[in-house]
Amino acid sequence: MPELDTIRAALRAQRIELPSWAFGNSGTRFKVFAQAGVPRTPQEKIADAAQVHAFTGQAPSVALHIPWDRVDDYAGLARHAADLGVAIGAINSNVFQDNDYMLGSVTNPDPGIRRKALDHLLECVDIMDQTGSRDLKLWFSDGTNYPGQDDITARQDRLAEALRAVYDRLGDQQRMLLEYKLFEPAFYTMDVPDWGTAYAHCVDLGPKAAVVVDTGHHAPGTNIEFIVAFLLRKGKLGGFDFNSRFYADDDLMVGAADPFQLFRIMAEVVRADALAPEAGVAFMLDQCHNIEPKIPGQIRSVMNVQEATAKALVIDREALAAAQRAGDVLGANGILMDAYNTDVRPLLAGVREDAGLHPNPLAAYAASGYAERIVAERVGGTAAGWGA
Ligand code: AFD
Ligand code: MN
Repeated sequence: MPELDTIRAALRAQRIELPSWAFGNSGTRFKVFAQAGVPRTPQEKIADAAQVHAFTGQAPSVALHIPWDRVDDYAGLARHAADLGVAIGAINSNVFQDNDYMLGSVTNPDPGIRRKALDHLLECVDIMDQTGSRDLKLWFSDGTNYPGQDDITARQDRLAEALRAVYDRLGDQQRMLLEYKLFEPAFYTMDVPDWGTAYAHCVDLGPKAAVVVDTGHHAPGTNIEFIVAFLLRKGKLGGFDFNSRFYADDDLMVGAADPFQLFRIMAEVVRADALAPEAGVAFMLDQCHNIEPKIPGQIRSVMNVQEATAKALVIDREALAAAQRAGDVLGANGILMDAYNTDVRPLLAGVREDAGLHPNPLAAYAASGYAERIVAERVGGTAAGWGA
């Protein structure tokens, strides 16, 4: 097992990116339960994200979603974020809510609609130039609902053409991260349904293209850590959209439904030495807090990722490798389970105290009075939401 100081340093260096949209109202197609104190502007979303970072010390960047976070001055928004101690992270495109996109965006049979979608993606890269963002995150709701509706192969050709145009627009320090999703909102085919499709397109595109693994975007029972290990080995894991699911793309707090799976995922990240920020894997949250308060929901999510990471770091790798080489099935499994069953909360509390933070971020946030303040101050205006 690595030295405790090494583990502490790795935990202290961990960076988890927050989604701006998780601070706004969200819900399901049945109901959005609006919450008091919800941000009305991108500036207020960033202020809330800065609270998560202030109490956890590990969430220094906020991903934006365009047009939900559209402003006139993105450089100014980046300065606002910096004044609050955070940075703007990935820019998420949105080609899934405009009426023109009913039959798809970049894969739409209508070339005029494909052009409109591509122009939005290119606008997102322009925004990256202004915010200093490294990553463009691309998720396409494109797909079909019925056999025969459209040509599966032609849609792949259209997708490849659009991705190539975006790739060629990227700056030297910029990346495009292609996210896949098995189903929803399309139910017969998704044009980027799985990791293989995303990976193949990223390989065709080049070194600035990589895959985003959203932990809610797989068929039930999928071995996600296998996908993670494969993509890491090929240098094509751009990052995660962390969340939890019981049945579908539930977007619940990461680690809340299956902490053992999150641990197994982080164990592959640690094994590949891909935890440090300079390794280039973006640990992003992508979740919606429909019934729980949003800022504490994100603080808990950050803590859950930290706990899974700490458990992955305490794996006795030498003993595990020896047991694996010896074919010691129970021994190897036992070593992994020993790590998973380690209570790492005291270790994390110490890391926080060493960083001058309260050992319990949730308790510290609750005592701060920020929740009460935003309810009192944020009266009027239009609360941010999914915009659906
Ligand atoms: C939706 C999609 C996907 C995407 C996110 C932000 O399912 O996960 O990353 O919106 O655009 O959750
Ligand atoms: Mn996602």
